[in-house]
Amino acid sequence: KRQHALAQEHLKVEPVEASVLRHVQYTLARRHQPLTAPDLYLATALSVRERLIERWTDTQSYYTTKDPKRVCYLSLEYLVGRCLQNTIHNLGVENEYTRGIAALGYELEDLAAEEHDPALGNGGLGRLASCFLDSMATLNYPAWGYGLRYRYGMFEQRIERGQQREVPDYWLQGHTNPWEVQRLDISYPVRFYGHVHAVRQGCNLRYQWEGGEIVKAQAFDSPIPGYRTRNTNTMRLWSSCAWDEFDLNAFNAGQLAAASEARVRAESISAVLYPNDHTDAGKELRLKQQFFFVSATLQDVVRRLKRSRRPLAELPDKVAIQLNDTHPTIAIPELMRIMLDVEGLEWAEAWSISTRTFAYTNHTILPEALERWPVPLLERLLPRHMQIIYEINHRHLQEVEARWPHDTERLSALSIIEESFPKMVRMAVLAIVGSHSVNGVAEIHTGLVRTRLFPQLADMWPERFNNKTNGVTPRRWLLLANPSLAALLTKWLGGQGWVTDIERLRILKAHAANPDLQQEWAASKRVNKLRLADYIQRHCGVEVSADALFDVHVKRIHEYKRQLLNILSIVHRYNVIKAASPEERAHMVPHVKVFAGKAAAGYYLAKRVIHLINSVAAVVNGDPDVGPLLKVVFLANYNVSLAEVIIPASDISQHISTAGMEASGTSNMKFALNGGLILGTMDGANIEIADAIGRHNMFVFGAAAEDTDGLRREMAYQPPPTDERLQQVYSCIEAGAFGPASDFRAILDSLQHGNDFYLLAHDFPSYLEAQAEVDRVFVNKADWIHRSIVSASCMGRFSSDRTISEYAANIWHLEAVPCPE
Ligand code: DL6
Repeated sequence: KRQHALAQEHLKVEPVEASVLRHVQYTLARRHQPLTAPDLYLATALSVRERLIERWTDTQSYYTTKDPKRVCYLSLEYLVGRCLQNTIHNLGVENEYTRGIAALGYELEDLAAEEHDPALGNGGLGRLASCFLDSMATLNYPAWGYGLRYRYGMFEQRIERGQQREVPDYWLQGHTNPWEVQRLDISYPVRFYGHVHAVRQGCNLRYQWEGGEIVKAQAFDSPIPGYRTRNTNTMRLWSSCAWDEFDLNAFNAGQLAAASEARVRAESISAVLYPNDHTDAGKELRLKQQFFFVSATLQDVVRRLKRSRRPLAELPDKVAIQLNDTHPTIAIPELMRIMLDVEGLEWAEAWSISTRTFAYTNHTILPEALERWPVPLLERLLPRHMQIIYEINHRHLQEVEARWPHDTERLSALSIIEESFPKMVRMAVLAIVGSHSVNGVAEIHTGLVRTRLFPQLADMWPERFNNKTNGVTPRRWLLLANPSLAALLTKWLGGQGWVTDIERLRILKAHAANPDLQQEWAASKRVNKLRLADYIQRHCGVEVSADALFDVHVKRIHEYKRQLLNILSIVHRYNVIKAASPEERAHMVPHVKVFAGKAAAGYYLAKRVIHLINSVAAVVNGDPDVGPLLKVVFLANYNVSLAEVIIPASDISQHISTAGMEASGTSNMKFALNGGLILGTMDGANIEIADAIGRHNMFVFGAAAEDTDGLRREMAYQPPPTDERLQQVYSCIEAGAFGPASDFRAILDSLQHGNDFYLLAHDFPSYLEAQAEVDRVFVNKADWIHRSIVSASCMGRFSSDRTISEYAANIWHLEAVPCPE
């Protein structure tokens, strides 16, 4: 205790400069060299980390004493973003550090930019997981985030000759990561392959999984600080390595390669994040990743339960496990195996414990994203789990048969096993059968999960299905990303209470017409637009004016997200400008069109779309006749840090997926919270955002979700004539206006000779109308700002604090446990 008190006292009195310089000298051993920004970043991070670790260890020992129910969030992806400034803000030491770093001759913001942005996720799903961890800590929920510590995260995207090139992202290279602690004392064996051995015990058969290959899961922990609370939770990521470091026998026998083979194989498990978004990769290594992380996590969970001397029967009272999509679903048979084969429980009790512990979140209704694993692969890699899955399915189908006798169609729809060749395990069905809660991530999405995706399962267990509309953390996405708007809010709302109670923004709605507020609001937006304009100039060499309308479309490149629709409309706008007289041009609104996003490496059409955007950009930006009326830029390597620059600067952002296809979307929430208006379809969370802010504050167009199937059928039967303006756009591309038409042949074919599954041609006219409406409103500055204030002020519902409170109350049954100061 005395040692602890002394350490605390020391931290309190040591000035920031002294603490940072102590790290420069004694941790980095850089006494005699001039201070560089990377060194100073690291020393600053280490200094902040000391304060963080204080709170972290206090929180963990408080949880141990209180022994509350905890939630374990299992996610194969996290998009953490940079940590330095987030930690400084959450700890409430920004003034001290800003001053201290300034005294050393640097700006805190510049040092923060030295941090590599860890990209351990593909997109929305991973970023949501990180927002959730922030909210869980801020709301004082005892929570653990579990995942994989990939050595190579999401690839770095470079744009070369207009096309995407993928470069490995070795995010740990060249520096120590100050935001993690390797727990050398926490590691678990994880088995693959092998065989199952049956042993008779009295009149029962017990099974043992033996042989095969054992890999070590090594824990790396990162503290997750809550905002202005002592509570600091843990994100535990597993790294794979060989169980026996080195095969000495092989080495002695002179087989050098064989001696390190097992190590290389083991390390490959956590080597790379699968850079696929919405596609079922179906690779053995991917299944290995899933089982590896799930097995280590469950061993960790069971060990903690046992350490608190509780029987497994109490697991559901002490732990809630949330499966983030189907990726961790193999946890269900693994927990069953532990209970049946290791702990000796009977099936009925084990199944009851398991289903009361697990809950599953679905994040997509796209059929190609629903994971299915071949039975032969599972039989080889995880033979005992395959047996258990068969047994789960057998008992489940018996229940179906009892409720709906002789209904073979229903039986096959409800089966966990798909009777294809080879047979497949449907992971989503397994997740639903094995969980007590199944949720979608927006109202429309949950509805589609119930009615389109799993109608028979929803029929069987209607009470199991529920909605939890996504949310985003106001800490990173407003306080950190938009300092000028944050300062405005703090001033107008009389303090920083809004940071944890974002509903307070609603007060501003009544002042939306106040000229003083409007003027400050516009000034704040301008600061952010200038920052983005500077970024564009530095990275693309294109000069853009902050007076233009900044129209932003940033997200993964995917056919259903329809970046293609946007670039086709830009070609149309270009044609209109070219044909306009000087008088007409004088009335046109200048636009800066900003794109960013990565395409999965093997997604041919998405990569062609990136090429088309860059080709159009080259022509438009180089055309002096068009001048400032239209600029198009593609910002390479979209990630959390770039999003923090782009989002606060948007006037309009586009969320224009074909209705019924985007589960929720979360960037729509970030943009609206930052005072950007939305141009969107009635899809995902756009619908709830429109309800919250008032539909007239959003620019809405396109087919409704309930009409899309009918429209596709009609189009297949009798294709309607193509809109003349769209036809003209096709003609320009075909005539080579943006480079060889052959480069874009696949895109044009998908629209003209394919079935236009994503309804681009159908939605094109209403999209242009919505854009014209955007331009009409934009020229009336007061009206525009009014809409911007109203929409931001009504975004309270879309805080991840609200989402997490709902998960905690309705699914996890979790109490907050605030750690005393
Ligand atoms: O729920 C988070 C996020 C949603 O906002 C997006 O709409 C949805 O597309 C995304 N889903 C996935 C599923 N990926 N897989 N597999 O990323 O989830």
